[in-house]
Amino acid sequence: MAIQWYPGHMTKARRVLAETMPKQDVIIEVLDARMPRASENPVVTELRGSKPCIKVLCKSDLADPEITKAWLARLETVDNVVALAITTDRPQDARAKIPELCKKLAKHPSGPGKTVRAMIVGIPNVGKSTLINTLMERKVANTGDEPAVTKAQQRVTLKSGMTLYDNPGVMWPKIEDAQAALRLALGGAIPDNAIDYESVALFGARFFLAKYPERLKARYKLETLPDSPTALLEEIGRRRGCLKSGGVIDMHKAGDALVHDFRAGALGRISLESP
Ligand SMILES: Nc1nc2c(ncn2[C@@H]2O[C@H](COP(=O)(O)OP(=O)(O)OP(=O)(O)O)[C@@H](O)[C@H]2O)c(=O)[nH]1
Ligand SMILES: [Mg+2]
Repeated sequence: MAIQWYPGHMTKARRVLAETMPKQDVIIEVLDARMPRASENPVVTELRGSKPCIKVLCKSDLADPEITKAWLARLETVDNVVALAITTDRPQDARAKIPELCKKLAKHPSGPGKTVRAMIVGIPNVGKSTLINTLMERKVANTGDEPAVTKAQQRVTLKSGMTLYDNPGVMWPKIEDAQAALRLALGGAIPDNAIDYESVALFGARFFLAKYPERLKARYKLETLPDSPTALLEEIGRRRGCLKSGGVIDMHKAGDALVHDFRAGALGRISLESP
């Protein structure tokens, strides 16, 4: 299932990225800790070139901590890249580490007054604006649990004088890797109405059955696990009362229950891919 979701503001956002990126000392690329590879935007990689980059794994409170550790090590094997996991549960970590790392990586700050210039980029709904607010220690950007909340670039200045851009989340015109597209959709980077939602739920059901069976048992109070993704969704639907007229299970609602439990962390800390 190739996904094509490319709203109008993203064309402009990409152009603005291309114009402003060369003027930055450091790029802060925000990735989803649950899927660092799938959430790495090839457009950003291409525009960034060899500029110093901090790969920030956001929402690490939702990801499997052991797998996150392995990802950090993997991401840092690239020259000029440092990697860091953050979570809104511990905003002090981001505040202590990110500006410091920017200073270190920006060996020769190029801006007026020689202050560091950095830019936050990444896919939609990954936590870019939340990170701006964390670093500013107040709300300067709108955030929300849906993709494409930020529609235009915004520049802020930290107390240290460092400048920081927030950007709209950018996708790439066509996501060819079907598995990556399903991960992105399951994590909430693509709007639920832009994709075949039931296949996303079935993808999640198949993955959780294979990798996290005990979590499913605990969450849905199952003694034995259904033997297929479809049967799992049916069972969740029965237990949650997701029924259509005539007592038929509403598979869309059942899928919704599973997807939302995953996104909210109700299934525990889960990573959708390992390095
Ligand atoms: N659990 C958890 N949720 C987070 C974390 N950081 C951000 N979020 C949530 O993720 C959602 C998206 O956050 P935003 O900051 O709006 O994401 P964005 O990358 O700016 O999104 P766009 O502007 O749409 O590109 C919000 O509901 C945040 O509360 C985190 O560390 N942990
Ligand atoms: Mg935003």
